Amino acid sequence: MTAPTVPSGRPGGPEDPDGVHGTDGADGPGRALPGGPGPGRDSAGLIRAEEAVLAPNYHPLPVVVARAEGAWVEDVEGRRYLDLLAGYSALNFGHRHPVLVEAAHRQLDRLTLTSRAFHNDRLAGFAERLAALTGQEAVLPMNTGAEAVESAVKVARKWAYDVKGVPDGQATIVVAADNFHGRTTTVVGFSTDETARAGFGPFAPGFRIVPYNDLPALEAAVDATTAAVLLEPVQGEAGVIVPDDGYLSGVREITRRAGCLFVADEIQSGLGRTGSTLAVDLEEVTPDLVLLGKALGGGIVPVSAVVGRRDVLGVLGPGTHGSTFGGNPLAAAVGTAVVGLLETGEYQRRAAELGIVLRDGLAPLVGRGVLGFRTRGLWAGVDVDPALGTGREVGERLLAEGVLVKDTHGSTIRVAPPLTITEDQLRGALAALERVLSAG
Ligand code: IF1
Repeated sequence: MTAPTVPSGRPGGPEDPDGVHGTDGADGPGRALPGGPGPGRDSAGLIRAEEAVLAPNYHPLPVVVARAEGAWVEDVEGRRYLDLLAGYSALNFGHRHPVLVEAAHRQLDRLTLTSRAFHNDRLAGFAERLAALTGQEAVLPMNTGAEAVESAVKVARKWAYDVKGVPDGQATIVVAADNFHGRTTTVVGFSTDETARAGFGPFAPGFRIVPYNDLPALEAAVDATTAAVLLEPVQGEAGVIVPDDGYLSGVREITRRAGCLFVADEIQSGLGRTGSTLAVDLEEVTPDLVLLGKALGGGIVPVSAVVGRRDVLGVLGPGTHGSTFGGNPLAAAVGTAVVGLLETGEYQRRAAELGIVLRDGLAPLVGRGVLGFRTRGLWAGVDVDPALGTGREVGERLLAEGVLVKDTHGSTIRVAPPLTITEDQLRGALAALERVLSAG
C-alpha cells in the first residue's frame, strides 16, 4: 500500500482519503471540522495577542488550533494537521472521543462539583473500576499529574514514619536522573534538568538521585531511611528512554527486599500508550503505588490519581490531605468512561499493533537522517541527526507538512499519536517525516 500523503497543510489540500475515515470518526477528506470559524482574529493576530499578555513559559509551534476531532486538529485558517503529540499522551483516545464527550455532557447537566466535604454519586464507581483496571486496592483522586506525584511523596513519607519506623523527618526517596515528574518546587528540586529547576530554590531535602536503568546504583542508594523509589517505567521527557528488560522487575525486587515502596509514575506511560494498560504490565510488575493522570481525564478535564495498596494509602487520615476538585463528579464521570474504554482492551491492542507499524516505519530512516530511536507501544523517541537541525526545527518542517510533533531535548522528537490514529494516517505521518529528513 502506498503511503498516502498527509494533507499538505493548505485548506482543502491533497487529502489522504483512505486515512481520514479512521476509527476516530474524523471528518471526511477536505471538509473543515464542524464548528465553523472561531472568534475574529487570525492565527498571527492571536499569537501576537498571546505574546502580549501571557507569561512566556512556553515557545509553542506557530499554529493556532481552533477545532479538533480524533487524530486531526484544524487551525484558525482551516489548515488540518495530524496530531502526533496528543497532549503529551493526555489525548490517548483522540480529540473529543464521542464516548467521553457524551459522558461529560451528561454529567454537566447533572452535577459538576461538591467538594469532598460531601459524597457524590460518581466517585465510588470511578474508584472501584479504576482500582480493578490497574490491579490495585485503593484510590486517591487528584487533578494534575504533579498533584499525584506530590501526594505520593507525602503518602510514602508518612508510611515510612508510621509503618516502617523511619525517624521523623529523615525519610528519603530515591529518584532517577533525567526524570520528569512535574513542575512543583518539590518535584523540580529533584530534577536533573537545569532549565526546569534553576532559580526556583531552595528545594525540599530527602531525595537521592541515581542513574536510570542502573540496578546496582539503585540498590546502593536504598537504605533504612528509604521510604520509596519513584520512577517512570519509560522516561518520557528524557526522550522515551526504555529501560533494559528486567529493570522494572529488578526495582520491584530491590524495594521488596529493602522494605520500601516502589512508586511508578505512569502519568505519561500509562493507560494504553505502551500497548498495555500500564507500562509495568509489560514486565508483570505490581508497584505499591501507581501514579496516573493525563489520559485519565480523556483530554477533557484534569483527572489524576494515586492507585495502590490500601495499607499504604490508609496512612492518610481525615484532614491530612485533600484537594478542592479531587474526585469531583465531572472528573469521576469522565474518568469512568475512560476506564470503560480501557476495559475493552481495544486501545492497548491498537497501541501494540500500530507500535509495530511505527517501529518498522522508523527503522529504514536510521542512517538517513535518524541516528537512532526507541519505541514502546505507540510511543517513540526519535534522535534526528543534529546536522539536519534541532528537534524544534524538525517540528517546524513537519508542521509545514501537516504533522504536529514536539521535540524533547536537542534533536530528539517525541512521537505519541492518539491510540485512535489509523494505520494509513500513521504511515502518512511517517512519509512526511521521511520527506523532511531527505530534504536535509
Ligand atoms: C509541561 C514535559 C511531558 C509527566 C510525568 C508527571 C507529570 C508529567 C511522567 C506532571 C507531565 C507534561 C508537563 C508539560 C509537558 C509534559 C511533558 F515535557 F513537560 F516533560 F509529557 F514529557 N509525570 N508532563 O510527563 O503532570 O502536572 O503536567 O499534569 O510542563 O510543559 P501535570
